[in-house]
Amino acid sequence: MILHDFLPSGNGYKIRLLLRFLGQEFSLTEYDITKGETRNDDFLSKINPVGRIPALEFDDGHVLVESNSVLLFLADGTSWLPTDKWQRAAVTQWLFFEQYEHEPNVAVLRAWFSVKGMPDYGKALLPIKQAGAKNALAIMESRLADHDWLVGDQCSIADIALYAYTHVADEGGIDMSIYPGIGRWLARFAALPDYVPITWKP
Ligand SMILES: N[C@@H](CCC(=O)N[C@@H](CS)C(=O)NCC(=O)O)C(=O)O
Repeated sequence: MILHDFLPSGNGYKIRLLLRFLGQEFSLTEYDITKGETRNDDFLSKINPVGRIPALEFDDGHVLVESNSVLLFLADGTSWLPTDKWQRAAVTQWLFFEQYEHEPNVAVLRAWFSVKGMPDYGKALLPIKQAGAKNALAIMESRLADHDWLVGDQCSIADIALYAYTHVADEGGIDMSIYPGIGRWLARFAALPDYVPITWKP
């Protein structure tokens, strides 16, 4: 298996984390997205027509993109995805929340402040992104104030998906000290066996 990735990417980190937790071996092909390395014809035709990492290339030639869809595929049949129908639905609810409410705000602020730099249009959008990030984090806080994990009573791919960018949200200029439930959850997650930091590669 080859993971096409860019190490600072939280979306890529989700997959690196789950593969590590599952004890699955894989190799990494790295791209510098700040230099447009996923936007050439070769990458677009062979890996992802959308021009983005992460992409997981299987030994049989299948290539799966969209980080949360890769998480669902890999977690199927493991303890990282509950078998109970309603709990599975709750996991997918958090995965969609992550992609629509959280990542476009929390991850984009981090990309602007700490990874790619602020684009010309960024300044005008800044208050909207900051309000969106606060809203998403407040929703997480309301769950995590009195629960250990996002779904049920064990860590699932919902936690992996939301951990990836929440644990580096401060790099986007967000004050995380006002979310104590999230703070406890981040520490709980980082104490999991086989946990690795975002810079880890196999
Ligand atoms: N919805 C996608 C988003 C992937 C994404 O935004 N990838 C970024 C890095 S985190 C990327 O490759 N950007 C390079 C580009 O757009 O040129 C996912 O969850 O995998």
